[in-house]
Amino acid sequence: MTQIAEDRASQIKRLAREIGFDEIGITPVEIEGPGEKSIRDWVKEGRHGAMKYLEDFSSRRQNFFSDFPDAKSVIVLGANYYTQESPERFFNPSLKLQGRIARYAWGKDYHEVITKKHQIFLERLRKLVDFPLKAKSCVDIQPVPERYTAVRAGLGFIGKHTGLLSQRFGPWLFLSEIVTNLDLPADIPSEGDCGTCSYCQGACPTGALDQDYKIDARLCIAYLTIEYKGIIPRALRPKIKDWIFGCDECLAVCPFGSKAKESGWQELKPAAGHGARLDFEELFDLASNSSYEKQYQGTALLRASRKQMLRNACIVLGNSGREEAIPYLARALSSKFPLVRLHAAWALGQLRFPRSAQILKQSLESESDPAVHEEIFFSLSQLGAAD
Ligand code: B12
Ligand code: SF4
Ligand code: SF4
Repeated sequence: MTQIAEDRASQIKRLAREIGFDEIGITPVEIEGPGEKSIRDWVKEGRHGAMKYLEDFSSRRQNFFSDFPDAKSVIVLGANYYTQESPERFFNPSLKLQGRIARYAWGKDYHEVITKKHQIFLERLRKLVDFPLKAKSCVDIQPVPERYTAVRAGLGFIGKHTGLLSQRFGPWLFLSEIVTNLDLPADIPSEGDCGTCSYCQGACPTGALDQDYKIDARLCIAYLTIEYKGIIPRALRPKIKDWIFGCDECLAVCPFGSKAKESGWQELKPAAGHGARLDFEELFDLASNSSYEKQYQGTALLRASRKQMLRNACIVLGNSGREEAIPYLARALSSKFPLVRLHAAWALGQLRFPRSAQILKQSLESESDPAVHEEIFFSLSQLGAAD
């Protein structure tokens, strides 16, 4: 690689830092690599659950590059999204009824925030290089194995929780890429592993981290509460605890978290978005899908539909052990969505108060959906009131 290319890479990194990116690395384009096979094997085992888009990851990747044959380098960008959590927890009885939101969704939707930063970066990059620049911006949803690409670009190594661990920021780093036709010198790939540590595997409430460096997404709370649209298996519901959107348990226990630093991205802070908790009074008062979309516009919370969020809320309310949860669940039992009614029926069965059984019995009169019917009977039997 020539001195000119080395200088250009340094200028590009300086520019990315000026714009706000916390980690920057460069790696050559790799259309078919070892990461690809790992995804195929993972899908073959069914660990992707209902995330169909991961089934054709390989062919989508080929298509992504087919109209970009001169793609040469990937600029991998890391954005530190760590921000301090307030100490109160859901089970503090003095708090309102709320569900917890994973840290990645506290501020504005990172897909939008980072895509905008990419645009600014590319505008300035075009001025910087005297070259007919071609570039594609990737944030999460494109068929790029982001963690594996980040390892190759020297941003960190993959931990047993399957996320990328940065030596400078720990586990709290969003990844994104700019694929370009610039021929840039590659950074040295990161090396490292977790050694004998297994905190994340022990902390995962559902056992989703059942093998080292491998996840069963079907069990992951992030998958169940955001990606999965159906009935959440009964055995998993209590394990979801108070997580209404995503989960951070495996990241929060990681010793690499000691490297975390407060994020400089104002857009990703709780004040710019919805914050760390979702208030049930607010959620249940949103009477239509459009009011739900308006309320959470610009945040990642909209990755779950209103129906999914109400389903999740019922589970959290069922896990709360609090009598104040009952009026919300009674409302949810008359939802137009059978999915919500079913989870409300289950949740009432978890709350061992005399009112729970009364409400469930009343709802039997009007309930026409067989699956919800079955769930009501199950809950009544849990409450010892099935006759
Ligand atoms: C699908 C998906 C999910 C799924 C599946 C998660 C998973 N671990 O695969 C679900 C919904 C469960 C999920 C959850 C979360 N996700 Co997610 N998710 C993705 C997505 C879109 C694709 C991941 C994927 O391809 N999985 C498929 C399987 C096969 O991956 P894998 O087995 O781990 O294999 C990888 C490595 O082993 C490696 N590899 C394989 N073979 C080889 C060989 C060699 C030699 C090497 C070096 C590496 C290597 O490459 C593979 C692909 O990356 C990525 C974005 C992207 N485009 O990459 C974000 C992404 C991984 N998610 C992210 C985040 C933040 C989360 C959550 C923390 C959100 C939350 N708090 O709720 C949780 C964390 C849960 C967890 N423990 O992983 C970040 C992670 C950032 C980081 N620092 O690592 C990403 C990169 C999004 C982003 N743009 O920042 N996610
Ligand atoms: S995000 Fe939660 S459920 Fe998913 S692997 Fe991590 S600890 Fe387990
Ligand atoms: S908690 Fe331990 S095993 Fe898990 S990712 Fe962090 S260092 Fe690795």
